[in-house]
Amino acid sequence: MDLWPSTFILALCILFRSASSQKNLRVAGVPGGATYGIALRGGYGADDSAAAVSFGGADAGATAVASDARGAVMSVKRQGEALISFSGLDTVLPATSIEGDFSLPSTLSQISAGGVRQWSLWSLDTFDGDVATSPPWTPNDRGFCGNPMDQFLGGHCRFGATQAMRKYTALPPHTRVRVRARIHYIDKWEGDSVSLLVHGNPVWSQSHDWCPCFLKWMCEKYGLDTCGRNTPDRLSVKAEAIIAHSSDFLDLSFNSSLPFETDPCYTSWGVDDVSVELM
Ligand SMILES: [Ca+2]
Ligand SMILES: [Ca+2]
Repeated sequence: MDLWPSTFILALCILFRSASSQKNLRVAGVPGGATYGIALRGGYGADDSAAAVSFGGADAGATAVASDARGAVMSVKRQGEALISFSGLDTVLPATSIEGDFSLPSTLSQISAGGVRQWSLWSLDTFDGDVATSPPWTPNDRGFCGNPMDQFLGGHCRFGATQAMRKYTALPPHTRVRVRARIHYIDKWEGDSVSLLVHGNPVWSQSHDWCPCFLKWMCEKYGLDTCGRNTPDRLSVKAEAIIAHSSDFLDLSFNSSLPFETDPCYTSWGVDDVSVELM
């Protein structure tokens, strides 16, 4: 007796009976009980298991796309372990390579990689755009060295005994802030410093001497001059500070210890690429 027609009819009966009750729908690829192919399980009503589509059967080694009982999390599992999961609060991905642009909404303040929380960029000021639509720094004077397309805050004949500040508002929830910037020391610095302040408190400071050695002529001959007068300059000094911070606003400022009477056409400074990151 040929068993194939009866086996086929039996499989169809199981399929339709299970589908009507929205649970335990199973399509077996091989007659005889082994569960290969695709299996559907879970769903509404009395079945407590999560809705899932399993590839390779419903056994522990299958790859399954599943949703939890409340439909809040969808995950791709392999041998019971979630490889990828999505929810309104959290997304988990395995090792991921990105070949194109990658951007995150600025309201996102918590990113983790390998279980370790990462900094999230909240603001970056390059000072290269139109001043009228630029970030609200006070004062908002711009200068450049060599390349007029790469502008920065301050500069030759602009910043001397100056304090420049910006208030950041509406920060999302966070516990720490990292501030980074590049500082330019232009022309004749003799031991004074530029400082970065958060809420009025200095969190980074560095002094500069245009020629710390005795032979000034050597500094003039071999020093690098790209800005302002022909005195050598020191550009792109990295400023960085990490502070505990949870307020929804941030007062940032840069100042110098140059005396009030300093002529900014002889000694000046600037700041570029000011970034604020949150964690
Ligand atoms: Ca710039
Ligand atoms: Ca110079």
